[in-house]
Amino acid sequence: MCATVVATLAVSAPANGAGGRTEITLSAEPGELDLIPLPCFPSTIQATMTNTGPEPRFADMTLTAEEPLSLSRDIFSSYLPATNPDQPVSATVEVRADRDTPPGTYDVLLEQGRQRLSVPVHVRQIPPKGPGDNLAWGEEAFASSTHGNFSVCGGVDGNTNQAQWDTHTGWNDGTPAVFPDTYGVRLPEERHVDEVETLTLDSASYPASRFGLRDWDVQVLDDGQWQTVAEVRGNTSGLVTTRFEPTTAEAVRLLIHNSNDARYSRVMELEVSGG
Ligand SMILES: [Ca+2]
Repeated sequence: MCATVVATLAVSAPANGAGGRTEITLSAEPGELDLIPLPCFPSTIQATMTNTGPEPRFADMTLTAEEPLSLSRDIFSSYLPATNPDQPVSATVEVRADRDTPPGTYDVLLEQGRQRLSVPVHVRQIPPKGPGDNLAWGEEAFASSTHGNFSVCGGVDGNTNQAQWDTHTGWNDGTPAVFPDTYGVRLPEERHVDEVETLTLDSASYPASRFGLRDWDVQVLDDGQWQTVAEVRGNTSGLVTTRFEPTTAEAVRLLIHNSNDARYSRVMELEVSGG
């Protein structure tokens, strides 16, 4: 599944009168990918061009996706130096699909000159979310601000691996020493909820007691109004489970009043469930 597909074709145009042939290879990593069509689960492709010829080149890669997939860019233009060893030049391309996309395989096509490279995207069925399941998983996250090293989706991506904080997952606000911050998730439809699990940063080097969330309110959006259903104060733990009277919710958020370093709000994962 993670194999790299490399297509190599000689480009026939002579390079700057040098009489040689300039070759550009296309590659994609991964060579095919799985996509769960939820708002916070875009998949990414690293699209790469490499000049294997003797002359530097400018090249344009065009990217097209089979309907109903969409891409974050449709062209990748770059200068390709003729260095030895060959120097790959890459761009990250996000692949998205609406939640009603029928499961199946759709192609993303990379083209440069006469070269074509097809990347199959396997759109999967969205797992059903019943009683007790995490309703926040992969859904549309939102925040008052987000630090540049993080994605707003990092707190609903299902990844709770503390070792991957700041590299693959987690949400960190972008307004140091300014509170409150908010972090939440919009549910695709109104649901009954009665439990929120808040995982904050908590590792050997960065314990929750020094770097985690300290004071926050759990709020639900019901009939267009934010209502506080639980309050947490003086927390020093990496995982806080709050239970409350079952209520309908269109969205759930944390209204964060302070953290243990009084600097940043850090959410490893926000989980929401109901009966
Ligand atoms: Ca996470």
